[in-house]
Amino acid sequence: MGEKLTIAVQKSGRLQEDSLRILKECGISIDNGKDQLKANASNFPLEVLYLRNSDIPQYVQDGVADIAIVGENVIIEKQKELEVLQKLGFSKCRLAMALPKDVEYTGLEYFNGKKLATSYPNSLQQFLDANNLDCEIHVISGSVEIAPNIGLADGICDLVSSGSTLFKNGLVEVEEVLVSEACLVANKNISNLKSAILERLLFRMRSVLAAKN
Ligand code: PRT
Repeated sequence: MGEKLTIAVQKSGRLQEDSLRILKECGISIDNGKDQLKANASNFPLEVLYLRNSDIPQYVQDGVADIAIVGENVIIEKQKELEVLQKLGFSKCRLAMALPKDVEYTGLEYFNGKKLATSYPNSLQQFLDANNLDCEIHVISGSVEIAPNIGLADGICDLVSSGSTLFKNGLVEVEEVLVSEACLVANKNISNLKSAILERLLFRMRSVLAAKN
């Protein structure tokens, strides 16, 4: 059996559909049982692993998967040494700081001494350090937007796309921490044989993206 490249894509969630769509647009057919966690392409030397987006950076760094389609924000948060090969133009969002709408926001120094809820503590800490701010970070894994309403935090740092979740929770975005979109990433030490397959895949992917612009 010849060499295969292993790609990780999100098992279920916001990235999954577009990730599989772009592979399909590259002319790759994946033999898929719906609940399978592993599948093979029938017409390209590619194996697909379905994993959680938040676990993907570790799997690629460890070489369990050679490449992956993953949210850029997760790579930054997990602080993994991966090569970002190509931004893919979907799942665009920003990590932003937000405050209750009745707060009179005076600028970044407002945050000094405040308590912030987030699921992205490393990204937030980097931003705070870069701006010489000292805050208390309270890590929660979901429903971050509710934290100020229940007295858990003064403000939040979370992903925003349309802004409707912030609005519904009486919050206003005041600072952008980083922007993110889905991207194709790779382990930094893949073999020459696998690199050759990756070049073919990347060529197709870039052609698909160019045709969209
Ligand atoms: O479980 P798994 O680890 O696989 O996935 P996940 O926990 O990372 O969650 P998932 O599937 O929700 O998100 C996958 C990726 O999609 C994220 O890591 C981002 O790169 C990207 N993405 C794009 C978003 C959003 N937009 C987004 N709006 N991820 C989350 N949100 C959430 C946000 O946290 C907030 O609660 O949507 C809400 C805000 O949306 P708006 O439209 O109301 O602003």
